[in-house]
Amino acid sequence: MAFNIEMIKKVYDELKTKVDKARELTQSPLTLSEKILYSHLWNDKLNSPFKRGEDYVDFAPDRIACQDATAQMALLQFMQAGKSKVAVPTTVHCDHLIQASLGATKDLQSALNNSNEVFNFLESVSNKYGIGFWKPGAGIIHQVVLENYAFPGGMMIGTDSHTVNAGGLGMVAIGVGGADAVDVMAGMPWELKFPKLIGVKLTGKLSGWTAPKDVILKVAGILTVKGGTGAIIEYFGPGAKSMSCTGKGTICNMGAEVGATTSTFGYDESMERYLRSTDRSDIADAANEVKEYLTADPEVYESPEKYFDQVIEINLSELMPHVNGPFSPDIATPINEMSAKSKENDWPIKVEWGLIGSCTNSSYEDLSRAASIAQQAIDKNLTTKAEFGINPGSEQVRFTAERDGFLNIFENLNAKIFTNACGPCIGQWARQGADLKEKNTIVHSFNRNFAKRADGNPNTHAFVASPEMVAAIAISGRLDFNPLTDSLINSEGEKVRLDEPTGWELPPKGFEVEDSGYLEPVEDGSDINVVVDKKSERLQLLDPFKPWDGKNINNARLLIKALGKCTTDHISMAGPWLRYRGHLDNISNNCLIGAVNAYNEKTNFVKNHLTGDYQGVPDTQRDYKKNGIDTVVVGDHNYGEGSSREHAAMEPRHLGVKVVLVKSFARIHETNLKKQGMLGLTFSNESDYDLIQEDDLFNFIDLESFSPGKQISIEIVHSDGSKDLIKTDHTYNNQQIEWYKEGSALNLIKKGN
Ligand code: MIC
Ligand code: SF4
Repeated sequence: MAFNIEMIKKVYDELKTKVDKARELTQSPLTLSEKILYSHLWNDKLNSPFKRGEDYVDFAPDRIACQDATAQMALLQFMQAGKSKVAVPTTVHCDHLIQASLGATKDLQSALNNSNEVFNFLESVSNKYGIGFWKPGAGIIHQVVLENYAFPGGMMIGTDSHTVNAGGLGMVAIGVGGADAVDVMAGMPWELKFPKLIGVKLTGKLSGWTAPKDVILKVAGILTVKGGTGAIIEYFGPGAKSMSCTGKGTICNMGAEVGATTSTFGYDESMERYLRSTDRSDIADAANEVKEYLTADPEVYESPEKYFDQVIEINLSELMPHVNGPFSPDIATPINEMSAKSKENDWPIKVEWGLIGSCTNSSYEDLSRAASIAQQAIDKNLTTKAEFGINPGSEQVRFTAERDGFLNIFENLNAKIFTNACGPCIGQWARQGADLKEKNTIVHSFNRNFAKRADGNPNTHAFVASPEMVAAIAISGRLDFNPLTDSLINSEGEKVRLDEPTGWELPPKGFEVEDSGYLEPVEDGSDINVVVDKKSERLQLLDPFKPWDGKNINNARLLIKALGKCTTDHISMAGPWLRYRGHLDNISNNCLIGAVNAYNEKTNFVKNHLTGDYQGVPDTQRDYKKNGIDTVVVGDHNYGEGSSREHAAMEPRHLGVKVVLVKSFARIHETNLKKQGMLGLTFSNESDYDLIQEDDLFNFIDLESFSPGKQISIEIVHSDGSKDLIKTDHTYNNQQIEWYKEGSALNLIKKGN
């Protein structure tokens, strides 16, 4: 039986009335995305439809999921909100804080030894406030959510950008910062700008070496890392129906990499099969009753250009396997072009590691298809040229895959089977030799491949591909290996070819698990005492941020002008720093240390105007704070791309940065800045970015009249005394300006607003 089946039935009971009303209001057939959005309004008394990309709307999500690395900050904030229980079903998943090193059993034990304090904190807070707790080793949040909590037509938010994975089961599932989750946990609405809609029509059918992953790798090439910003991507067409539910999850998952708010698919038989096989026939039966409400109206898919803001069409029958990278997930290369492109760009051809796993691609189907390639290597006497690492998505997947002999196949190739956790995907990888910083290539089935992400080495070229392609490439040891045309030489000196992968959408003998790793919270947690040791280096209770003094900012200094890509991994690195995710002051020591200084192209090396010396970013900023000097951070396009981690907003706030001024923001990061009472502005004229000099002073002219839709002017005083007056834009609405005034959104909740 499914978790929270009563809540799900209630959603379905009300769906018809709500959707019919929305159809009347909009006077138009509805996309699936609109059906879900309109059926989850906080207040459904409406006179006119929402304007896409413009109106801020209050929603009432059905559930929340948090992972260990972000839950710490989310729950530290929730603890301040003064509530006794979470208002909607919520779960916490321990998956990020487990390093991949020696193999699952030993690694899990050492994570328990190292992060016991944090796991205990999360477990006791969860127990106290009625939150379901998934222990370390239970699996990666998004696989566990897909297997247990996602349901067609539902809306959820999660403190991780890949929450969108649940779109594979027909949800609108959105990644948010912890402060957003706290709103919903505290029984308040959750605000989002009504998204635009991108329709992706999938014709044809996947076959041979092409996998669902290649659909999103192709879409990433088309849309780039910011092409989906502010939009929901809705997939449809015969190609969509022919794909497995977990395959759909893969596609939705990586929608985060094009900046999409989320992605989704209409309810179909693959979802029904998945629900039944994961022991949720009750949801499948209930969904079947309201089927037509769990997909778009037929007119929409017949003439998509009338109803979507943008339509992309992909013929799956013609789609080539792709390998995307390095350093950005949108550099898309069909495998038949890799040989030329890798030479042109001087990417190392030799592949050192093939990694299979992450929330994107760690389903039973993924492992089975990759295993079919691994088995061929054994049968055809091939020796694997690269090393293999596997992270199953959940204990249920691992247990079942082991029972069915897949894990054994990988082990026969000397693969390391790591814990059911994020592992190398988030830099939790003790890769030998990474400190030598050699230029090298790895291939993985993950979603992100930003510099330093997997192993901390800036010269590791990480490429993203489907699990089956990762397996083939790792066996061949070559980045440009095209299994469709190329052969390999085996240990007998014979030329052999790899046959097309085969696999199982779902386990023929059903899923099985002995201990799923779930802990149900007690009914009444009021007696539970959550203790945070004052001396802890891992956890720190939060001090409220100070309210705005209502004045203009004057004589502010430039802390750093970041050059080029500045993702949340650059602003608040993960890997070893995950350790401090519950301790704001300690984690602030990584603030912007990965951002490239535009004036010397170095990282963590900025001018301290108090001394004239060049220093690390956090130290310089602490110095400014101590001396009461306000500072500004300047950035390029899509600033804050990637993760939902609100540390990337809280750290500069904690250290006293006043303004982040960029060409454009990634959605979650912009909201995180607003929530934490920071001023996030964009250049009205993008080229004004070039005007900013290292020694400039910033004087705000009209911040005192901060109001929605009104530009903010800043006088830039250069060191030679010359001045430029620039205009900046912002997207703060009245409520968000209140957060700014109060110092943070949480301060406002505490006041009872
Ligand atoms: C990631 O993939 O970058 C993470 C780690 O899962 C993040 C969350 C985090 O920083 O903890 C995400 O995607 O939101
Ligand atoms: Fe974990 Fe990687 Fe997925 Fe983030 S992208 S949730 S780190 S597996």
